[in-house]
Amino acid sequence: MTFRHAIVRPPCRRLAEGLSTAAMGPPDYQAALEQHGRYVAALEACGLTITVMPPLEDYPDSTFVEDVALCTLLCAVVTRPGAPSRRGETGHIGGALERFYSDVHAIEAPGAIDGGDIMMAGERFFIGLTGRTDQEGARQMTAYLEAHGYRAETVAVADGLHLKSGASYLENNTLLAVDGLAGKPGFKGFDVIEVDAAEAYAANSLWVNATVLTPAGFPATAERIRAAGYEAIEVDISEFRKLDGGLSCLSLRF
Ligand code: CIR
Repeated sequence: MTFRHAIVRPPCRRLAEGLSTAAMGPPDYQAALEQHGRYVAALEACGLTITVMPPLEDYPDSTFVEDVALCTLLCAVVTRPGAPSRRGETGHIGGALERFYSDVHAIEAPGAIDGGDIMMAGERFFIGLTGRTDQEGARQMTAYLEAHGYRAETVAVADGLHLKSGASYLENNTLLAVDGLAGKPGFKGFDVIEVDAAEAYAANSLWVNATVLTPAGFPATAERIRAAGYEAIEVDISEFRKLDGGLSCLSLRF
């Protein structure tokens, strides 16, 4: 698998009004902008060409662009986010997707699904059932994926915002995951790099063309990723963490 492109959207000035359960205080807009710039530079260093969409001032969470679409090799699907305050974001992603895809599908009401709940593992997709993604959203997404020859299955997620808050596929049949997800039946057969509960936030790391981007400040996880043979680059996204955002949510990669 080689990723060539990423789509990102810098944070808007109303970032601090975004949804959060983190209880870590409001993010600082200027610091977030700077962190976002370094995140984009890290993606570029991994060989990606970046499409930067304009900030959306009406949508404080719109920098978490991963949630509004799924991009695969063969098709793109615009989601229907589980949080009502985020639904309007989907009207602002189609143009960017149509530059790259002739097949752009869309999830329809009453289904709800966030991109953060969809984990691609080669030809397989795992869809987390969470407070943001329901059975109907997963059913519609599965139908689109199967129409393109992919396989998809659901995973019940008890803790955390999204499936990928607790698990990331690092290619090479390897999963980075917290204890509560590592043992799920669907993940049988993967080699698992376990993430300690104290570093659970680092379970959202990002494999990009043989490099793993991992959030700064979680040394045990970074060390385990390196010990498994990957080059790991630590990226500071502390301002986005204050809104429950992780590394994967800040881009769409394909
Ligand atoms: C939200 O609650 O929707 C945003 N504050 C954070 C979204 C994070 N997205 C992701 O993990 N894919």
